[in-house]
Amino acid sequence: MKTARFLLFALAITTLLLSACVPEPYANYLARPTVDALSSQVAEIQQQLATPEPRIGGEILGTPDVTYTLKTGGDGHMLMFYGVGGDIDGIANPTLTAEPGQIVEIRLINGQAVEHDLRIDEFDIETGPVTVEGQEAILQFRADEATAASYYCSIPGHRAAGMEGLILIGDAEVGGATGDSVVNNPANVPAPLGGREPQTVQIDLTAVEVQGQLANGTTYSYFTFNGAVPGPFLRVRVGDTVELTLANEETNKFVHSIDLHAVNGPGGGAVYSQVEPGGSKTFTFTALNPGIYVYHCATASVPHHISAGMYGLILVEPEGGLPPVDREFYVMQGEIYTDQPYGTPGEMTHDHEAMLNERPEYIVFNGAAGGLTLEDYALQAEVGETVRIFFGVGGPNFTSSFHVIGEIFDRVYPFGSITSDVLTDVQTISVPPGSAWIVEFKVEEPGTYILVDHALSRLERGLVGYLIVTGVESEDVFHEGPVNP
Ligand SMILES: [Cu+2]
Repeated sequence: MKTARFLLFALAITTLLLSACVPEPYANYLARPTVDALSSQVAEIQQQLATPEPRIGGEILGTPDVTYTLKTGGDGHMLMFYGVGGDIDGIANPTLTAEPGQIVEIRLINGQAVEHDLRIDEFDIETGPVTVEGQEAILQFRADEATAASYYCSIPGHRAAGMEGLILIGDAEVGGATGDSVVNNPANVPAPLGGREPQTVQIDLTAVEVQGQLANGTTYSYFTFNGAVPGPFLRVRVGDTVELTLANEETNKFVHSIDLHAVNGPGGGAVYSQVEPGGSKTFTFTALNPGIYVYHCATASVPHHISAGMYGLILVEPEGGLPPVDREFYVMQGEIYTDQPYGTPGEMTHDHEAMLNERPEYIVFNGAAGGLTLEDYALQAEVGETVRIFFGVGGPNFTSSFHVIGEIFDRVYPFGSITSDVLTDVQTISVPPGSAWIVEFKVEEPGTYILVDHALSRLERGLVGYLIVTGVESEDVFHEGPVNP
């Protein structure tokens, strides 16, 4: 500390001398960069003076066999651990490896002026909080056998925001479990039908049971329509005769069926569509009521089949269709009930009792935790465009308080009714299970808008998506600083 203070003093004197000695007109030209360089060194030293000693988390076991350094950081809307030095340098949430019996040391550097820590549940160790930018923490552990463990930041919300990585000891399986992506791209909305007359429409759906990616390193045995959650967006016109065929893949283990809320008739189709693996069933209905409707599997246990992913939307367009917009998106919310706690790597199994008690571990948009935050699946629009989101809740149990952070819904079709008056200027909608609403809004400013259920605890169970808007800022609508910057 004394040396640092002396250096600070010496630098300050040198700075003064340098600025005083250089003659005009070179003073500005020469002295400025030197003074700037010195100032940044002074700032660095001040930072060191203000930074607490490294924190030691738990027991120091001895000279480490393997040392990893991680620095906290973010890329704008996510938080990460970044590797420092060696093979992990610059890698976000790097996988750390060691052999059984080795002493592993993790050095954590706080790269931000917010609190972080690092915790490993499997070894019951944590660094404790690093609260100041530049503060360091050290922890050590030794695993005697091959195992895979997660390291993560235990500050509320940070793990969900991305601060999680994997430790592999010995020949433990890499990266938990991997499965097929089941996320239905929210841009997968068929084009409007235009001014056509009613006609006969054939719809073919297939029940697909698939080990799908629920979260990073985590899979779940989904039940789906056509391999995606939600199932395909169906688009018909009022007055259409719909001939619907549901096939059940031969390799499936369960009977499946479909109940469309757009149907007038017992079971919404479920009575005619219970189909064994390897079979198919057909029924026909006339779409009498325009609107946006949920469809779902109606085979016992119905809430299990729904939570496992068997839900989707069917739009029955009114005569002439909906008013045109620039972009249409398809988003649905559901709960997933697993035996294993949220965030556990590996293959998740369905927890029937948790479902009966309505205590989901995961809550998701389009089937996967944070699925709509991934680059390929985020909603995309340009400044000045009008966006329409068909938003439905498969559930089976939770009502959604759907909200887009930073936007106001200019027009809302409550309860999916497109023959009633629209609501205007709405912040949050309340969508019960088995219902779908339509929201429309113009995007005025570029940036990332976050789709949430405003029951925000659910954000930390995976319920989050992005709408990424590109284009030119409008200073009139929103800018940093005072009125006239
Ligand atoms: Cu089913």
